[in-house]
Amino acid sequence: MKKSDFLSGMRATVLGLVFAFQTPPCEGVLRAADVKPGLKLVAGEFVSPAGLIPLTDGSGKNLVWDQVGQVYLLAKGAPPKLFLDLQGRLVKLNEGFDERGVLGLALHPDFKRNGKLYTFYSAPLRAGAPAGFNHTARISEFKVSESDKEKVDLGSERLLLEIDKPQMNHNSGRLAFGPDGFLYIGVGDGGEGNDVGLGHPPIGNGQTLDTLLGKFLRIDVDHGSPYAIPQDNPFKNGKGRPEIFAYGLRNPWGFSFDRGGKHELFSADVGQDSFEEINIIVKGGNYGWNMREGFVCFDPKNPVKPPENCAEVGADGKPFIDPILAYKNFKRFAKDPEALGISVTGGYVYRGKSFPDLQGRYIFADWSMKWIKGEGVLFAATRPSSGGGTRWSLAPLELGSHPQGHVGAYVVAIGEDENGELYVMTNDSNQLVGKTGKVYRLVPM
Ligand SMILES: [Ca+2]
Repeated sequence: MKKSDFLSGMRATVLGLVFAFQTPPCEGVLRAADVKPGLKLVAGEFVSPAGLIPLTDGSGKNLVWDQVGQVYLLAKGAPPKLFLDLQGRLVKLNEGFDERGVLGLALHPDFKRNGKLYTFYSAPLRAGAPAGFNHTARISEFKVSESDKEKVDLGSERLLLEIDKPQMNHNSGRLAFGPDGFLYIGVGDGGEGNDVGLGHPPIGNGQTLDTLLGKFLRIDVDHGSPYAIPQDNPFKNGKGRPEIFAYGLRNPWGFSFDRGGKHELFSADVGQDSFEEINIIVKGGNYGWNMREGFVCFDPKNPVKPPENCAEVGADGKPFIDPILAYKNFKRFAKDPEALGISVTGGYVYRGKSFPDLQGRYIFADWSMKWIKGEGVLFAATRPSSGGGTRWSLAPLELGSHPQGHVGAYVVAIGEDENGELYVMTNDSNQLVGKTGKVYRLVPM
């Protein structure tokens, strides 16, 4: 496809999606001309910036973490300042494609007073882990230094949870505190493909309730040792690991709580070959993987040929929950005009002030339309009007700052600051090499 055809193609695609998914038109559907954000460079020289959160101490500063180990403090008009360096605690990363590293960071809801923060990172395989496994994911608590509030005390690490990972990929590792004060943890299905192979039980990790892989977890970091299980976690009293909050996930790369509305939990789930999806995660929900992908059935033995019929409930008898939207993946639908990307990057419901037309819409991205070349795309999804079903409509966010329409790099992550303004984190490479990683702010043009 010629670059000049990109946007008209995307508009046609959106119309196609509306019909393909029978989403009823609603007044709130975004027209591409309504809003044209630009990307303003905030900081560069990262390898692969994997997230941005506000430093909730009232300073207006942000924290950005680089997948290869470092967390930096970003202040307006100042170069990034090293806040925490976990490189020495990581498994040795590939100097090529690698999904391991520092993947998630969250500050305690009372951070301003207690200085506590939480990380999810990929450590070397621990002693006693199953033979042939790849590494051990660690969720740890740290504290800022007593003497310097802009540095983390590495010696303060308190290990909360370790999860052995059979393969290098599908880690998720994203973290966030919910409005209930509990820590939510995204965990991928273990890796490889199709949720099969070493370390994947016969029905897949996503559907197996005695593993933490392929799940959303929820823990109480303020009680218990090293943590407590919230009273209403769905498997607190048995039939599954008590940490599980929701299941049937493949690789929830990017999740967030809506800071407005009903504070719903939105999460991407990266698909196999056919569909990329966005979900609203609810307690005890089963999101289908690896029996479903997007809105259709999935057969791990034949991943590009969805069966006509499949079970409508999981092994525990609970019905699967469909995503709020799904789009076709170029991997299977190479020449299909409805294909929009190859790997979804989760974002945020927009609640900032810069874009009145984006209020209440879910802003997210696809990593890239191509594997070998960075062509990330931003999207805005709109909730159906009342009575309009559960499927959200989808529109590309045309970038006024980028004449080609797409980001021109791989979109690794979306971030949000204290005012609800959004950031786009990119890497010019699909590998952990070079220093081409950048943090952009989404600004009106
Ligand atoms: Ca799903």
